[in-house]
Amino acid sequence: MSKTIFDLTGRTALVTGSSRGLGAAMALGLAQAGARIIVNGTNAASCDTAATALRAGGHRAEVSVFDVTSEAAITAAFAGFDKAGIEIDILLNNAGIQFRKPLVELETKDWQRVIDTNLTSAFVIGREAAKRMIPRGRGKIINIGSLLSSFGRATVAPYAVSKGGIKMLTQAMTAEWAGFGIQANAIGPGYMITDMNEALINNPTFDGWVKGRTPSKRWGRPEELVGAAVFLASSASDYVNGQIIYVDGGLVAVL
Ligand code: GCO
Repeated sequence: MSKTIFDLTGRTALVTGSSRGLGAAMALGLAQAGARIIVNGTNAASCDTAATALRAGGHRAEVSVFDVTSEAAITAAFAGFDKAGIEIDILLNNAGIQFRKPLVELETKDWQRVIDTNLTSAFVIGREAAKRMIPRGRGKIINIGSLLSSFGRATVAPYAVSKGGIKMLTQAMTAEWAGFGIQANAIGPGYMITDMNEALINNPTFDGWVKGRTPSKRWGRPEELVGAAVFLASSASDYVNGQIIYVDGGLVAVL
């Protein structure tokens, strides 16, 4: 298979929430495929550290610090890209939080915070990116869903709702933007080894359940999302639209 089909050289990728975790792993993978990375997060020091590490690996990396729940910060960031002549070719909407509490105990403010961070942000940032991709006739949008885009689980209702919404937002983006050469797709990670899941990993009962419920009998590693991310960011997926690729060890596929 020609390397060029997966080559991201000359492309710029904005990866939200990429100073650590899954976002950092996917950002490194996109960089290794040739993309320039715009590292995003809310903490400037963490973003600078992540960008410095990418540069130390011989990759091109810039930093754009903004809160994905702030429409004003998002529009200002894109105005800054415009002013600097930075064209976002690939948008990876990764930023997300988890908040575990039974529905009857869940406060509306906590519900809203998860929805705003995990779902509304992907709409607002996607809209600003698409406004600039449409005139260019090309663009890649990759939204990070979850196996909870398809399943519910007790105590994580706002997260599951936000990730179910990510699946449908991806399909809505496809409906409106595919005709302009933009491919919008999603990745649905399974149970991955991340800081967000530390409490679950360290819970022997939950750890055992994940290993039993997952056909691959193990937790996933963040770098195992890179293949799907590079595929969806590259020319290899130019006729793939509105899909969610589960990288979950087979969990969603079986009872
Ligand atoms: C949970 C987990 C999940 C996973 C992941 C699965 O509490 O069930 O945090 O949400 O992290 O999102 O795709």
